[in-house]
Amino acid sequence: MVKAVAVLTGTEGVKGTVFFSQEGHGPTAVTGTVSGLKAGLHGFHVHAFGDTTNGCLSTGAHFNPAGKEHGAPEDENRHAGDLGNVTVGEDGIATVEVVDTQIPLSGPNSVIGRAIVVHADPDDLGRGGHELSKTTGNAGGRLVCGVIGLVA
Ligand SMILES: [Cu+2]
Ligand SMILES: [Zn+2]
Repeated sequence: MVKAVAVLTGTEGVKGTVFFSQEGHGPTAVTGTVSGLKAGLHGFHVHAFGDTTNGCLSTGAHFNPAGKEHGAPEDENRHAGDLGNVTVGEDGIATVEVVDTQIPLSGPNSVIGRAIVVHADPDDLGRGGHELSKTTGNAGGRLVCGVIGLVA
């Protein structure tokens, strides 16, 4: 079992902790909570770099080792980092529960040392018809992010 965690910061009043675990070559389970968000959907992605020297901006684009277009988690044509949206309730809290096969914690496409990002707006999953739909899902600003690091 490989385990990792990301502590999300970046916008005053918004914070979160996201845990990752992977057994062998199986899917990666992602759990956690993010609080201080407005109710509704917020884009949720693994971005390429674990660099927060310029806040969440320096985490780069969506993690995309296969050179594909932006999409929904269930799409064949998607970035590896495309985890869709988290859903925030009226209490401002999102409970993260994702299981995904494209974000391993070891091997050449490992997401260790990359970043998880929560956006201001919904990810349109590549279907919005906006000029950004096929690259970012038009998910708006980067509210909080955290580097994915190994846990004992
Ligand atoms: Cu993103
Ligand atoms: Zn994407």
